[in-house]
Amino acid sequence: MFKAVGLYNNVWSVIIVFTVIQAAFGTYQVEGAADEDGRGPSIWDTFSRTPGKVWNGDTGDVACDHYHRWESDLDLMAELGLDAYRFSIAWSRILPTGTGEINRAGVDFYSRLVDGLLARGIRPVATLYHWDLPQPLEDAGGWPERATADAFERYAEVVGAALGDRIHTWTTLNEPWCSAYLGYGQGGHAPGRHEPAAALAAVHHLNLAHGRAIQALRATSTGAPEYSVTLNFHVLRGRGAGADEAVRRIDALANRAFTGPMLRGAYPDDLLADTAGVTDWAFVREGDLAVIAQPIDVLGVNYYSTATVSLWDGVAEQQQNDGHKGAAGGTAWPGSDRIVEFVAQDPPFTDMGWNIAPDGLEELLVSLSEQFPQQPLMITENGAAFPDEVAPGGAVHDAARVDYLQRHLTAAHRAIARGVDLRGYFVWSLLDNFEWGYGYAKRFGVVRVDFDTLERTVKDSGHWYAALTQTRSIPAPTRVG
Ligand code: IFM
Repeated sequence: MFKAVGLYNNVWSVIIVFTVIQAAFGTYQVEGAADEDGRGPSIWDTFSRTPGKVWNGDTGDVACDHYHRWESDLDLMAELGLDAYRFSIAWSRILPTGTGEINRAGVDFYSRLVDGLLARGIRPVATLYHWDLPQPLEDAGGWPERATADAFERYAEVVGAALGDRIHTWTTLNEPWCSAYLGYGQGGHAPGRHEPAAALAAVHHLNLAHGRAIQALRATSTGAPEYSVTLNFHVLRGRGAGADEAVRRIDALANRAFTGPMLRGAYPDDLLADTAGVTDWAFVREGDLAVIAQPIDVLGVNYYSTATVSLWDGVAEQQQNDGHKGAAGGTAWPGSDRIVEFVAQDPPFTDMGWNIAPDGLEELLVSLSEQFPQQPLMITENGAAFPDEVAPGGAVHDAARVDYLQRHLTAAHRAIARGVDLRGYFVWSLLDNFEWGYGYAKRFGVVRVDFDTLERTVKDSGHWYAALTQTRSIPAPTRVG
């Protein structure tokens, strides 16, 4: 890792010590080509094609058309000076039914993509699962079923054998919290189920899938990749009497339900106690925890905002404040619903309604480094949606996004100065894309996508980010044109 030794001039111009400055994409959010080259349907195809599930009836059928435009998108990344690209692989392009026959066209697509990245000097950082479960596996019960973890292990073997000679970093899962709790509890994400016990079974089978996939990738990768998983941590503030109890409960469900088994080899006792009325956790079999607790080289950290919780007073309307509301109806918090409530945050907010709190990122990184002192960290997502406007002449002066990124990178830098072993930073996202339950209504990109023409336009934040990648210091705001 490149270490900073220079003087810090001011907060906007610090020598940055990340080895990797990069951009990230989720497959269903950008690829499009939903029915091409043998790709099988995923739960997000089914969900987004179901009326009322996604704003405006949007789907990922075309998205950013990255499947066809990947070469020019890679050229754009090279022009911006990105040294890594975090992308997700669509399970149902590789194994259209989730199991069974391998679809060579799907494997070839990602193989060409990886070669294209390497040819441009960009490190491939590949995520195996970004929420798009092959539909036949959901038809057989989905993540609440152990068989889904079995199928994931085989999928990991296939991609490990096909790409493991060239991948720089493997990431097993992106944000399993969302897959489990939003998919099977709250229901605002595919497959849209409202079954609290199933959500907790999904937590365990996702954890198991992670451990099994690390083993499978290690066994099949012939290069020297690093191994990781990405979690979306909840940075919690408590309010009112019982604030500590409210924080403890949500921390257990949101954070320690994953870090416990993955990094400590055990589910936290308080999590098991809090959820005893929902499930007996009998789906955890002997030997599972040892499989889950595989050593990883880097822990991926996704951070956008904080959340404030208090004990439910029996009167206030429960606010799910999970940032992914969609068409919901269940609970994202099995065992703590109507015990804890999420309360309004202080402004300013992004277009997602998420509060802007860079200090929370510093606090999170320091806290993780204290809890897991030997574990290097990587910010695998950070960014903001804002309602961008296109100026006459076509420029996008997204000063609010530049400000957000500057503040969060500066906060990350403060964490490094406090001793955190932070290996890199990925902005979310390179391109505007399909924002799940919000469809195309929310724009996170540092590059604008016109969803009628699919034309890409680098926003001011993209130019600013390019200056960051080129100078390795946090630049002053940029206004272009
Ligand atoms: O767009 C998502 C991404 O797919 C996962 N993390 C959060 C982002 C913003 O909501």
